[in-house]
Amino acid sequence: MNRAIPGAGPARRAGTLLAVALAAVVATATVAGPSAADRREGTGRAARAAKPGPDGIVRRPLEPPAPRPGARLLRFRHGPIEVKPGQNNIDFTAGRVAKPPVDGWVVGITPDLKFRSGRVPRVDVVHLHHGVWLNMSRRDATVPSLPERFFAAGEEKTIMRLPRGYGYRYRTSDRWVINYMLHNLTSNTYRLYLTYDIEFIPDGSPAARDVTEARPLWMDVENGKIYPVFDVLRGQGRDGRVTYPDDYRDPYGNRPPANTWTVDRDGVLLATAGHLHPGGLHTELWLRRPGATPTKAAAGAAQGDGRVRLFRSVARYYEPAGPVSWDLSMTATPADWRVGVRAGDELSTSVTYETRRASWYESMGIMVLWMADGSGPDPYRRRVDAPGKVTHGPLPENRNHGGERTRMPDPRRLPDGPAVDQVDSVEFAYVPGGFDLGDPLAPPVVRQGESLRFVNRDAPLDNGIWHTITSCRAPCNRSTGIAYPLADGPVVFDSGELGVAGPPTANRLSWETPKDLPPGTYTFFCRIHPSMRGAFRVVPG
Ligand SMILES: [Cu+2]
Repeated sequence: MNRAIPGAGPARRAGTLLAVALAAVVATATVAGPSAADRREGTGRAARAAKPGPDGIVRRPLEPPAPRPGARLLRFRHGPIEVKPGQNNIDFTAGRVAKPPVDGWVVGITPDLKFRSGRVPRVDVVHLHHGVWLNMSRRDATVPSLPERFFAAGEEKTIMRLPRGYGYRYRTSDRWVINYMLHNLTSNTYRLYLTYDIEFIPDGSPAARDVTEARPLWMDVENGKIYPVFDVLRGQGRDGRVTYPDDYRDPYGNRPPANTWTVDRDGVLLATAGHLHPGGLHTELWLRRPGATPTKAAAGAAQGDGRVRLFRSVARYYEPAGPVSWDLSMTATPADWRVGVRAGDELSTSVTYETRRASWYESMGIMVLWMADGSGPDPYRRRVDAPGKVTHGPLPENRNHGGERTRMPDPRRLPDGPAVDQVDSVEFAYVPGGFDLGDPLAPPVVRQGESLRFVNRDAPLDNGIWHTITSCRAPCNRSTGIAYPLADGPVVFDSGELGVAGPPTANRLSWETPKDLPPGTYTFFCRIHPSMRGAFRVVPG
């Protein structure tokens, strides 16, 4: 396989970046000639992307909105980050993270992941699993043992914008760190930049006088975990959908409910939007006021248990195959959304996934919420829940959906392969039984009642190359893209990420197939590197 594509040159010094940012009103990113990798695996320029693509959808690169009066746009980037072959690890920035050069107010942030040329890598090549911007100079409101989490982005790239009159207080003495997970779906190396365009009102601007301080509240169905995930299995729940944590049995065990936070002082909620993963349908924000009963006017969104829904952030899928890929935008609260809350109110969040199409492993449900001092409509007297709006349309980096015919064989038609008890994943291939290779290896055979052991031999390399064995519906031999393959095998199995490195790995290098599999040919893929395909066959014992 193709390895090691050299990327861009050395990082610009932070000082230079700050100077560039200060001068920028609507500046353009530093543009260098695109490298071979940029051209092949990145998105094109805005003008070219404005025509409908092969999927019939007009896709435009993400652009920050025009700044409001008194605000300016500061364009920052962090990098270059060397993204190693196959990596899917959690990392923190070392050293200085570029920030505004003067005190003021952050009122909006537009995130992205880019090559040095400004092109954006295709989501089926490398993607921003997540980035979390931390302010080390303050404590987090909902998990005080953590630094303040004030912004997050996943591949949906939702643009954060506070309503007019509110801002996130920024001081040059604040220390920022970015926690990021960049997922390289290939065996190549890339050099990339995390970018964040900040809509900023400097203290020197007259507009700064009218800004009220807003604070971020991190709401999360698994709040407090460094890798806050849960699994959704195909067929789980009712009517093809399941909600976490509501529909799960004992999701938190002995822990306090991680999705709930008790409001610490009276105030007003200002804005929120959800983060979820492919397969996700929506996230919801709820409020329960001990002892209170919603009036009829508020009851439209009330649950039987006395909670009222404050907002539902809906995943709008552009993906032609449906709710199965990152080709989506989340709706955010409208600019006039306000909710008055009181100390003692219980805020909670939940997330709903579809369960007809596939299983969705390591899924998330997060809502970063903004709150200020002041008052707003009482959600127990009036319905505050309102339809949201997406913050951007379809993006060009999601254009490769996959699912086209290939020359890969149908593993069900291949003769029996060797009788073995172990399959290795090595150099991005399953051996034996990997049928994505030019010279297909027939599926290894295992007797009914016995199991086949899978061992990941790539795990210790580079930043960790962690493979999975995840069932997909046979023949599972179509082209790789953001919507193919899916974890949609008729028999649901998944090994977890085989590696020994803490989250997101399963903390083991091997996995064994269930012993009770009925005879047949089973196809599988790697969720982390979906071009890897394999098969094995169970024969009567
Ligand atoms: Cu893999």
